[in-house]
Amino acid sequence: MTRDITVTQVRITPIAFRDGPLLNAAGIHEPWALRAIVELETSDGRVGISETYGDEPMLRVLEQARALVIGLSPFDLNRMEERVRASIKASPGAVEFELAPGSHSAKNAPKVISTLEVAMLDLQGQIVGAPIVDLLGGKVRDAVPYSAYLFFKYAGHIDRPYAPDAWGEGLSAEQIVEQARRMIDLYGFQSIKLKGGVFEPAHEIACMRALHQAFPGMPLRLDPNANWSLETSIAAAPELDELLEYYEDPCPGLEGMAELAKHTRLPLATNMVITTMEDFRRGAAMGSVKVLLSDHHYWGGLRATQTLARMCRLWDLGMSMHSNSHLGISLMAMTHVAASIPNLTYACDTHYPWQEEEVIKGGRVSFDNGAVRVPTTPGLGVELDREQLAVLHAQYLSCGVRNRDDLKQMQKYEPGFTGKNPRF
Ligand code: GKR
Ligand code: MG
Repeated sequence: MTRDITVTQVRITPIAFRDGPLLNAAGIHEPWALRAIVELETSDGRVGISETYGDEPMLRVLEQARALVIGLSPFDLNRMEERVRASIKASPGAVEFELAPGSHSAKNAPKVISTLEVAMLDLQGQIVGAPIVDLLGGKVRDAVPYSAYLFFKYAGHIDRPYAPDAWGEGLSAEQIVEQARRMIDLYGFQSIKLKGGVFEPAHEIACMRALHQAFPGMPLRLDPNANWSLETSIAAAPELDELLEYYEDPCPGLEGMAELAKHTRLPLATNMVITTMEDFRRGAAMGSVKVLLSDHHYWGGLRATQTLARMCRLWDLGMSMHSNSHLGISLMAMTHVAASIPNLTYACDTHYPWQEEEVIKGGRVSFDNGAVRVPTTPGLGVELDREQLAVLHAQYLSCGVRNRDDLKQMQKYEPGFTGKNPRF
């Protein structure tokens, strides 16, 4: 009986991988990005895998979750969720990073549920011989489209812990167009997002204009991560009107976005002001945000993402996906769930092109015309490469980073940098 199979062991391995000197509203990425790889081993010797945040508070709650899943059948998703909700709470005083909703400790329970759910679904798929997408109701598309995610960047990290990446500097409009061209040549993306909130809005708008000229007809997005004031966002809107498919989180707060919505025809998108069901209720009542960027890592998993998609359909909201620095296990989980969502109205975000290392067998996931093929093999469709896991874990042990801190990193370049938000 498949229900006799139970989880007998949980392995949590923090890893660190190289990440570029990417600029954002909070500062700049550190040379090492952290993740945690979670493995659930069963009584019949199978291993289900998952990838999530690797900062210290997250590692602590994952440790707490260990006992909650041992003894459960991989099919007991509801019981797992009940147990996690009953015992995993917010961590008082935890380090939080405003730009990355996944670092908010109030989301500890959904983050843990998501981590365990992906590994349990991987196991379910292996047991019944079906890809995860089939357990989610089956695919409505064979491949999931992603967008080219551009960043302003320096050529190399100030600390120089390894040789600079191959992308070079990305500060001027010409360099941003060049970055887009390279990313599209390599991956075939068919839409472009620029991470903004870094330079004066006039420069970022000029970059969008240059992208529009270089790639006529290509859907474009700009995401200043709430680093523009409401006034700046209103003033910029007419200039962006003809350029963008959506205007992502230009100014802070649901109220700010609601006021901005009165001044622009552009659909407003967010992964910052709606990150919980409570926000969803308030946001729906205000009617300001038109596109929701979901993220299974903090919304509570793949099934919760499907629920969110249904809510978006009901409230007539567009849907896409948010991303932070991640590797292939997360990319495949995103791909399975996105393939099951009929109303995925926009290509998903992914930081994946910025990562060079991998933790799965076969190395880097490939993109075809900007899309990832939905696996047809059982479970997630990818397996852990144990040698690589050991290498990335050793990097974690030696790199010294334990919590993401883009502000502190930026102060190495500009000691006076305050990270004040909104800055423009
Ligand atoms: O990694 O620099 C970054 C991004 O700014 C990230 O922290 C955001 O969470 O990509 C994200 C976004 O779309 O807001
Ligand atoms: Mg965003």
